[in-house]
Amino acid sequence: MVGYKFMGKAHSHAYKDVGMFFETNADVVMKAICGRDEQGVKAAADKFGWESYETDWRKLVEREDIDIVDINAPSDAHKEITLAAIAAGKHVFCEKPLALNLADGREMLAAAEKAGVKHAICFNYRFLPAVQLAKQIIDEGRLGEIHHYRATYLQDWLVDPNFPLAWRLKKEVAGSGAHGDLNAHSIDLARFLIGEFDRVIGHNRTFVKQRPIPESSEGLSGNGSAEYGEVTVDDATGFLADFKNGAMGMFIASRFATGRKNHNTFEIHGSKGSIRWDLERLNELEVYFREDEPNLAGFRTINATDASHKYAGNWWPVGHAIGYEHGFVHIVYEFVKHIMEGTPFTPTFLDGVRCQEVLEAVDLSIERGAWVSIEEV
Ligand code: SOE
Repeated sequence: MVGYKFMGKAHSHAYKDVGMFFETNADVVMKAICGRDEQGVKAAADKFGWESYETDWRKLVEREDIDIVDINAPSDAHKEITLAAIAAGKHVFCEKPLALNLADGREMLAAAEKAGVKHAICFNYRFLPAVQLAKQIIDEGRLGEIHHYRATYLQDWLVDPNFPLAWRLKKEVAGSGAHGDLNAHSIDLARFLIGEFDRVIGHNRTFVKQRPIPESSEGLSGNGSAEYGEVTVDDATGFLADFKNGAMGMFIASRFATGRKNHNTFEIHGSKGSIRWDLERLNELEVYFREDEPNLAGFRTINATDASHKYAGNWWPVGHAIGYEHGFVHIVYEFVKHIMEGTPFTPTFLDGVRCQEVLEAVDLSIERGAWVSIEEV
């Protein structure tokens, strides 16, 4: 694994738990974790349960005792490490967004396909039981023809103008701001649930343009110094979309949504019914079906915790809720199973590229002030 901060912890937890709750036909052994700061990575190795650590990812990807390389370092590191890991014959599990830009993402996909290694992008939210249920309801046609898709991904950790200029606020390291970090998830969920985008038009803002250079920063917190630097990414990006199936879409990602901490939602309206999901109540799916008798019709909440729900039965008895971290366990389980048994697996780098196409089409539409077709990018 390359990276040991917020995502490094979430992924480590997944590798640690997967064998205890799921049958993968593999011994998942946490061989080595890598980071540039020796003290930091050593502490992470001990705490997260890795057998060893490296400070140079080049050494890590060459190691003979490693089959999968997991990359959760900042986005600017994804391409180089992925290409080296693929060249060394490793399977790759990469965090989102796949790359800094579409061209890099396409290069990563082509390299993985050519080498015949397995590849995955960590769109973890697909793997929550209530989201799987949403997919099943749509695939079974229970919502009928889809008319509307609305997604929000709202956080508020940047509303404080003194929050430091962390790596997520620098274009050369992160690729983009709320757009690539948060809309990437919403775009992926929309593709997963209702299908491909046709065209988009967006707008964005950087509300605070200068921020203190960090003295320290980790995850979504940090301390600033007295010196200031420029924010080079969006604080918020919203866009409208037309889908290939005729549905209309609205998306908003913001790190300035005061009071909203991790408000990842979708609401979908079809000719026969509607569904609504919110990460902050992640075991629940709200459903409305027009076929219900008029005097009983209304939104009701399904609690996706019993064994009839995908993945839920591997955990606890009905009603014992699971959380954010479990989505990572489920995606790791599917990826390892796929490697062992060759069973179908998504999301791959292709999904990473498709997502990046939509992200870039939105950026282009903002530049032009006009709709942009996905085929154009
Ligand atoms: C930070 O905005 C972040 O951790 C994202 O990078 C994740 O992908 C998202 O799931 C939660 O918020």
